[in-house]
Amino acid sequence: LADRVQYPAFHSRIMSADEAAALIPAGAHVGMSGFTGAGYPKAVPAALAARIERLNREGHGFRIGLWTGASTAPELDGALARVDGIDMRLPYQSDPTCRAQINAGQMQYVDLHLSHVAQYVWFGFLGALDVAVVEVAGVLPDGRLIPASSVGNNKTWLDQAQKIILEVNTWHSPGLEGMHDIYYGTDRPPHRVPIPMTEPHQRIGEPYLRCDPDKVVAVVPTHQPDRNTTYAAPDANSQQIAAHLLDFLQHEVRRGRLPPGLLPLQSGVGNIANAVLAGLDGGPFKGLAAYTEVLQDGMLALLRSGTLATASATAVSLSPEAMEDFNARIDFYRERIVLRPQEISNHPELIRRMGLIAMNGMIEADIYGNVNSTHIMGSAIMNGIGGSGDFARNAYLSVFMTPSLAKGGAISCIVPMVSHVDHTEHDVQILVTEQGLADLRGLSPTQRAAQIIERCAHPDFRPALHDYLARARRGAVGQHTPHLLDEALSWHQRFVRTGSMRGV
Ligand code: 0RQ
Repeated sequence: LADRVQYPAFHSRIMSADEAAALIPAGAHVGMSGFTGAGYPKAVPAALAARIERLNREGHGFRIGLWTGASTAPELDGALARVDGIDMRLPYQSDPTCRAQINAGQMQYVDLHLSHVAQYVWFGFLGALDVAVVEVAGVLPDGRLIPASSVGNNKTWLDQAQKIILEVNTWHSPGLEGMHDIYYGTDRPPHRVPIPMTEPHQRIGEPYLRCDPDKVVAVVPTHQPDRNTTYAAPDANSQQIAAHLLDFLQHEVRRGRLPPGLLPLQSGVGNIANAVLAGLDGGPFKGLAAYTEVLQDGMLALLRSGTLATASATAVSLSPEAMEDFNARIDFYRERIVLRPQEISNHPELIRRMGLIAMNGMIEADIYGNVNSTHIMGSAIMNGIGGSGDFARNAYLSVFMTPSLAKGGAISCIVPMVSHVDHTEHDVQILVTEQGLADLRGLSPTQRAAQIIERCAHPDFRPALHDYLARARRGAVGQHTPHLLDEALSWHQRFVRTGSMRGV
């Protein structure tokens, strides 16, 4: 460990996870590292969960407010949720136990745009941050920190927390050093200045996290891998969605609306996103750039083949096999990958300036192009908005993708009215399902509806959607965005009642 913790004053603060967890008080706001299963603390959350369970058994009612970068892992979110230890969670999560507690009304969940989190803390909107628990790959002789496989909100946690607990995880490759770019030029209004970045791969900061050593109360050694993320081989639907999108991008290049090397790509997480990336490989595009949140297996493959020249993100979330490759060729990847704080990877100013092509998954869209990314039947949270809103509103092109059917065909992902809105029609330009692609740019709501129903809806549901639109055009109070208010959400209601949207 001595070669990973080179700052002498920290040696006396090395302790067990149990001792460190005892320094976290009940009711604390705790900022933990971690972004899509990468770079989260692995030992202190488990020790804290054990402590909470013990104290709660004695009737102490011990819970914390848990803030992170994005989703973490069963050892963090899962462990704390299982002992009923989380009072309030923010921002993005995808843990089954958390999800169940949120949907049972037992855990408060504030679903923020990922680019907003850090600044909300600086603004004081969320209250004081009491403790930071941050995983790092090492500590330099002067006390600066080598970040691990994600940066997320760590810069803000270290800066704002009153107490800091560091987990130094020797499992991370020492070769991560130099891959990060931590920008310290952000400020609060009215003192903000332009962020000096015009290219996705540009480095504008420094490779290390600054940390006031006096605030560090514990240093906990660990040696544990990040959560394993496995990706399914692309299925037929994903491949068709990818094919429609690739045709469209080539069409846009031919029309002169995209340059031959495209524009920087942002890709959401999940199997469809991975399939789109796989589709890009072996295609006509070479030397592309990614400016995104999370690097998945697909992005590494693109870097190796040269389809992608560079990639910027805030986290590396890989399968075990891809992680092996990442560590084995870390010098190759370090030349091509930059990991940044999430307020920079998702910054609206940069997304707008560089003109991103944003491609994200969705749960459902309606005939006018409003998109629901987060809620099932209007009420139950799935994960959260994540970075999709940061990218969709500010991108050059904003694309949302889904298979046209869900739950074995019982659900149409194209509905008369979405049951929850994350991305309004104003932020959605392109919708893609395995059926086809609807290009909504420059279309009025009723023109959009015709495109979406014909191009994206499943043929089983098309007649009912056409019928709804036709009747709305006769019966609505206005003809700009015609709706039948007592019917607009009836498809969801039917699903809740009967288990299927069919039988319209
Ligand atoms: O549930 O597993 O219980 O069957 O939703 O759906 O088809 O596996 O798709 O993994 O791509 O996730 C929007 C959730 C899509 C994701 C969402 C059910 C379906 C399944 C998942 P089951 P799929 P994906 C940057 C971008 C928001 C954050 C974001 C997401 C489950 O993309 O969380 O974009 N996005 N971040 O059965 C009822 C429907 C449904 C439905 C799907 N219409 N009704 N259930 N499902 N459609 C990354 C970050 O921000 C970190």
